[in-house]
Amino acid sequence: MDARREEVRRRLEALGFDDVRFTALAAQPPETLRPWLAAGMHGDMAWMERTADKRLDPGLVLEGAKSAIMLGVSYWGGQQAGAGKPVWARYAQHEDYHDTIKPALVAAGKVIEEVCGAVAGEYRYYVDTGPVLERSWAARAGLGFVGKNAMLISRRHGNWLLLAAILTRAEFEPDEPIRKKTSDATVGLLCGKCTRCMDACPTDAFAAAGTVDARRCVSYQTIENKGIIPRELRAGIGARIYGCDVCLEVCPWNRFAQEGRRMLLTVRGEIAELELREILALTPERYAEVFRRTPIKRLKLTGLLRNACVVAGNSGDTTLLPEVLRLAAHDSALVRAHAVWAAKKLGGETALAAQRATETDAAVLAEYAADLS
Ligand code: B12
Ligand code: SF4
Ligand code: SF4
Repeated sequence: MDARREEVRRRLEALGFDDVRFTALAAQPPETLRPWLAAGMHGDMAWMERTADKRLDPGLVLEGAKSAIMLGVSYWGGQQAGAGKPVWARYAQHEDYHDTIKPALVAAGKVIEEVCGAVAGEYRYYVDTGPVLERSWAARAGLGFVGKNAMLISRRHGNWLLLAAILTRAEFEPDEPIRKKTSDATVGLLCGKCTRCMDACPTDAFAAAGTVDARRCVSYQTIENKGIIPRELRAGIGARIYGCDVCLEVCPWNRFAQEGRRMLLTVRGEIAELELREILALTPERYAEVFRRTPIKRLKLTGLLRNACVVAGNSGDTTLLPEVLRLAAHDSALVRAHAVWAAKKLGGETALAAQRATETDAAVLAEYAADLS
């Protein structure tokens, strides 16, 4: 038993991390990332390609790195209210986790300094944005297994763990990954014959078990894509205004999820209560106030209005037409393009005619011209 490892684990759990597991670092097999990039499945996330070498080799992130401490923060808070309202990814119904987890990572670094006699340059921590293949390392550390939905699934927390990583030059005895006598699969290890997540995906985004083609994923389209959402994916977005949890929600492993302590998260339950009508009418001031400190603020108001137009077009609610028509004359061509689509979906072709005469932007004109069948 590595006493130093157990002391670090205990102290990091006390800081608010719901799971703390250790693994030894080595280069990752290129198959974990290269084929995905080569197939262009990262879409416009060029930063994934730029940092690929580092993602595959932690030694390029921190020279001499020996161990990764993989950390899980559960955000499971039970079933949600908000039926009939726009649907937000669960993680987004909190203040931005990058900001709220970071202070605990700073404190975790101090623990490593104290327990291992390390100095600041001998470890690095990341939550989401670093060049680290977080799910793969988390699986190696035994935090959970990688499901066919590509998620790191924990036996204790289901699909509802946010991940963070500390790379360090300190050596720890590694924790055991989950293994199965009958299988050495890396993806779908505890899925058996189940394919619920892949079957439920509203945009058919799974290129294979455990492989998401981001270009088809609602999460990518509503959060990462800064431009036009492809027309053929809009219907599948349904009422999902920001992110997507469908392949997480349907997973039977959630049955075992314990409610998270959420010591490192700040719940913003009011977001799920917002009416679509209210969102379509947001002013910049109100947007800044409502989404202050949430991840949604990074989308900018125009991105959110774009998504809201898609949700409005899918809603079939013709009483939204006045708000949508107003957005068809918005300053932003991005918003106008999606508002034109939504207005047509809601039967507003005639009302759009006058606005079309004044339109000059090519993308918006293409929306006017497009066949909606
Ligand atoms: C880019 C990215 C996205 C993209 C692409 C998603 C994707 N599947 O790759 C988009 C925008 C679509 C996205 C969506 C979401 N994301 Co995201 N995303 C990331 C990010 C920044 C990088 C992921 C990455 O490297 N992708 C490339 C693929 C190839 O790698 P991967 O899926 O991570 O890992 C796979 C391979 O390593 C493979 N693998 C492992 N071992 C081996 C071995 C062999 C031999 C082989 C062949 C393969 C293999 O299996 C792994 C799982 O698919 C990570 C943070 C990070 N730094 O890791 C967060 C991260 C993966 N996202 C996260 C979340 C929460 C989400 C969403 C749920 C958000 C939402 N509600 O809308 C969705 C879920 C979509 C899904 N089912 O994957 C969490 C996942 C937590 C968890 N428990 O798994 C992360 C870890 C962020 C965090 N720090 O918490 N995301
Ligand atoms: S997050 Fe949604 S769109 Fe993306 S793969 Fe999962 S179910 Fe499909
Ligand atoms: S829904 Fe089924 S196939 Fe998908 S990750 Fe969960 S157990 Fe695996």
